[in-house]
Amino acid sequence: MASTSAVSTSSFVVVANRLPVDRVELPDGGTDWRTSPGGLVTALEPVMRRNEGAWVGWHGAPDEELAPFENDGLTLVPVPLSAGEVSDYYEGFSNATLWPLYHDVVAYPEYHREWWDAYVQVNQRFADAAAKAADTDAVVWVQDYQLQLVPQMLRAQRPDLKIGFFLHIPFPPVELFQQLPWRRQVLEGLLGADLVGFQMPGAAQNFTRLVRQRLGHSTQRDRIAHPDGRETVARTYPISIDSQGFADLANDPRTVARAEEIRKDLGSPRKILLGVDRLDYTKGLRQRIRAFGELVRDGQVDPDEVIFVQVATPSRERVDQYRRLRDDIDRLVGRINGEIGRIGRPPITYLHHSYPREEMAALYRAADLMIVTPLRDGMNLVAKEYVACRDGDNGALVLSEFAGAAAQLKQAYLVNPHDINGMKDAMLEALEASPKELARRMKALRKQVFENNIDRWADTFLTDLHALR
Ligand code: GDG
Repeated sequence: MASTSAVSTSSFVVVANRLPVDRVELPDGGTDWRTSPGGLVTALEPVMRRNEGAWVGWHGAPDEELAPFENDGLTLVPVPLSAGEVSDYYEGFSNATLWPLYHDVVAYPEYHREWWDAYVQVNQRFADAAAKAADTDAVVWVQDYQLQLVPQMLRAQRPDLKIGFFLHIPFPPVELFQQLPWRRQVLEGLLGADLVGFQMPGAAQNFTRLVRQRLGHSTQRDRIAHPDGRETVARTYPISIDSQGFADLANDPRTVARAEEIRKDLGSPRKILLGVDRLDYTKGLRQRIRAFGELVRDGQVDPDEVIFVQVATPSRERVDQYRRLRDDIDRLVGRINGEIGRIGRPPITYLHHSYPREEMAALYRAADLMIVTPLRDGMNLVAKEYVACRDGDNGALVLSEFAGAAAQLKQAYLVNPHDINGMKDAMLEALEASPKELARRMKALRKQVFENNIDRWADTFLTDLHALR
């Protein structure tokens, strides 16, 4: 139940583009808030409860101002966005400038001055809201690429705070970052933090190199010295999932039954391949669908025995590049399924839809081979979720070298998604591997995913942040 309350200040504040809740309609026509079960919420919930924490973020509806409220024991501080800001700050600067630039320019980044102005204005609003929500000496943890200016804006108002920042996506190499007309402002924005966390060591190194080269700060390993004597530390914290939570869900008798039902509905094939992604051009969907299509076309895979299920969750549908991608994938899947030219089940089951977590767990459980082939990805949680949902040491993971997860999930079948033949070979190798070989790999992967879970990620970051200054 949500209730409105007077704002009090908190000793732990999370700042993220979105609040961790969705508005739901009730049967009586009213509305309520439901916690959206993401990994970040799961990890931070205990910390939030221990510290009477507050979460500052947009509530998801444009042109609506809401007072701070409590939901499920958490204090939520909504930040309003106008429809124009959603379009310029969120869809524009965040998702059509920064997103492609930070993912190695796999799509062309657009630079528009009015988008930048909206980004500055909205970042300032988030910083103001966080400054109001934080107690003296509080810890404030700012999340992700939409809010890179918040650390500096917050520090300007509240030098007493301990400020952490975590970037969930890659941080690009110097040569690409330099394209950004506002490169200096973004670096300075991030440097407002005491601790800046990245998914990969390469990302942290890109950042420190840029700070040295462009701003002239002196750096020593992961430490950046400011002219005023302050220090910012740039370190790596590979994010993870609530591994046990996923395992429990996958082993729930209802999930087990649903997984069996899915297999049956697909015609009880010998092997099921699965892809689960937001429909995003960074995820390498074209490449993997082409690779599978060629395997079927050339008779290396028998579509009576092997089925590929691709879930592509609708995403950012108002951004041009995403609309075009959707049409491309529709056409590609249609062509491959059409070419097979036989009556019966299509080799690719393509689902442009989003599903509840329970259904995702059942799909993971039903799949013999998980195909995760991003061209670039900060981490990729889907790869870890699949591993956590295995029933014992079976199944196989085909994973792109360009996902942050590849640095930890080394026993996956690692592929270069640009190399279609290489991907085909890896898929065939995994499809034909002996149970012993699969078990050897999966055992190691499971050990990794269960030892390094989301709690460990959050604890390590926050312990480091507390220890600084
Ligand atoms: C960014 C970075 C980094 C997907 N479809 C459905 C659904 N999902 C869930 C998955 C997974 C999450 O969404 C996707 O996470 P990924 O990590 O794979 O990718 P991004 O969305 O691009 O996330 C990424 C991550 O942030 C965390 O730092 O790893 O690199 O790009 O949890 O399960 N969940 C449900 N229905 C769906 O249809 N319930």
